Amino acid sequence: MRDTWLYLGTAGMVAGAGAIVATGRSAGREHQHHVLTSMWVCLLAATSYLAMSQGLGIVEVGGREVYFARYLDWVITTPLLLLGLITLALPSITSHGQSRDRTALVASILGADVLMVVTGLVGVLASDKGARYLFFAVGCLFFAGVVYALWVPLYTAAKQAGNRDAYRRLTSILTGLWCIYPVFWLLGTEGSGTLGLTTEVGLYAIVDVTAKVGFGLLLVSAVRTFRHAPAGESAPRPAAVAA
Ligand code: RET
Repeated sequence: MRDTWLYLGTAGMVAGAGAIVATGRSAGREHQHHVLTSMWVCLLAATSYLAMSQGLGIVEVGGREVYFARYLDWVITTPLLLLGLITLALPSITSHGQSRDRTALVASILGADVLMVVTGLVGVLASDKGARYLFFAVGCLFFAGVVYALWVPLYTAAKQAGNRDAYRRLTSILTGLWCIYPVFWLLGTEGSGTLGLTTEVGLYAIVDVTAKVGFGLLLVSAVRTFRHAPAGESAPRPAAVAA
């Protein structure tokens, strides 16, 4: 049954990549980066699911089976998912100064996100329960940082860029779906063990497909009707030009 879920996950991701490309065909050229990124996110996850279905990317730690391949998937795909929202919120770069300003914000969001997944991975690989929960707690702090950045500086930027509604809708969905992961961690074999391993694998497959395929389809559909702020329209004028 566990393998069936993993095969379903693989098939769902491959089918999702195809659906995203098909939906994105009618999006403008300037939005094709969303289509491509969403497609690669699904294909990366499909590879991880296929590996796990073959018994790869799984290790036994203290009598528990740890499916660590999913963390390798997340460490690459969660930054790519966040990039979709980041590019939705931030207007096009028109000057060297603007690009430097935004690098700090983008690097901080992606850095916190990568550390969230890495600390989660370190935690699941620990056989000591105390160490597991310690790394889980640190991961939650990084997650809180990501959520803060999405809802405060990026939300403000999205409003200025005139994309408030699309940004808010997608960010609400992403935040809601992502909050499920630490709950699964706590209830699953890594935490309290309330969920059996097969249930855990099945539930992750459902949420993963929703968070990647469902989110990707919504993003690609949203940008089809999306108004892009003309370059620099809402961004502060760089000092060198303003002077
Ligand atoms: C961990 C444990 C450490 C604390 C937190 C976690 C959050 C993980 C998240 C994963 C999202 C994955 C997605 C996959 C898509 O297929 C690492 C479980 C907060 C939010 C979106």
